[in-house]
Amino acid sequence: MSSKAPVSVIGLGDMGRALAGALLAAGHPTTVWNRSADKADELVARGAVRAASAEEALLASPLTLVCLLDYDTNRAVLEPAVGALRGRALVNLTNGTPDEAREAEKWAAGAGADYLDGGIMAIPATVGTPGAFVLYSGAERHFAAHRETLEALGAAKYLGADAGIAPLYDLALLSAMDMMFAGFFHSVAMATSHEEGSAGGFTELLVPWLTSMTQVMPAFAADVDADLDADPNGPAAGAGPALAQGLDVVLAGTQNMLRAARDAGVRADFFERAVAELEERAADGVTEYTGPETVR
Ligand code: FVH
Repeated sequence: MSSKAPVSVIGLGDMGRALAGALLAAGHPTTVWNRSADKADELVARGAVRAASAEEALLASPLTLVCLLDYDTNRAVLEPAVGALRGRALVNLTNGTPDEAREAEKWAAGAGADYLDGGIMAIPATVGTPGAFVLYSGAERHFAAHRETLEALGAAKYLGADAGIAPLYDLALLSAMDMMFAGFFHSVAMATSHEEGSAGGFTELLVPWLTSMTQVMPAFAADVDADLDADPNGPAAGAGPALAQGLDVVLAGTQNMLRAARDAGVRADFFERAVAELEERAADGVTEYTGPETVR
């Protein structure tokens, strides 16, 4: 018999299977349920118990993790089993917005369940490995009660009592990743427009360049925080000494990026908008660049 806390997992898509696999690997008695029951086969072969319904999964453990397509699916799956939530804990790891998380917390409280919302900063292959971390928010006592179990999925980072803060930070981190990859593909398209360019050769330059640029972020962040301290309702994006440059220099450089993209036959809408904004600022008599206006 395991000394580890029993856990149920509802939703065995790519991510749910990885979550259940990490719990099994850490020695937790694990009960699983999925609409398409065959997705549990491999987990059952590794020792998981297959529940016949979502209700049976909820009843099997004091803690259930749910990881489905979206919050509407969560509700559609959990609502018919709502009676089984009373006195149990639900950790939602389905991706959604802060308001959806707050609404789900209210719904769970109405059902008599403790609720935490989570944002998984991992892909299925890295769940339970040292680089993985998961953001959580909701009542701190619920986090404290299940922290040890949650650590099996990746480092458990508690962000605060508002259930919406974990999804907010999750989506902010995913937004940064999406924009970074959009930048990656844009820059690779430019570099490979040259007859001697290769994506691999270019990436050998790009990775150290971007890595060195991430080192500047804490200084930008300090400027943003100083702005927020001075005016909590004011603009919080970028303005400050760490980023300050002459607007004319930034405009000329951005026009070059736009022209070079066009010359290379690469889509340039982002730089068209950026140049238009900078030209507007210059026309208004602004002389100092204090950050991208696209943010707010
Ligand atoms: N995969 C990833 O890298 C990311 C990492 C960050 C977090 N996301 C979020 O995790 C949620 C699930 O994502 P997933 O990758 O597991 O997605 P799928 O493999 O497509 O599995 C979807 C599960 O949802 C079930 N499902 C869909 N519709 C229904 C429904 N109407 N009724 C009941 N269940 C439904 C589906 O069941 P089935 O199709 O296997 O029967 C899967 O269990 C998601 O929020 C990501 O954003 C993953």
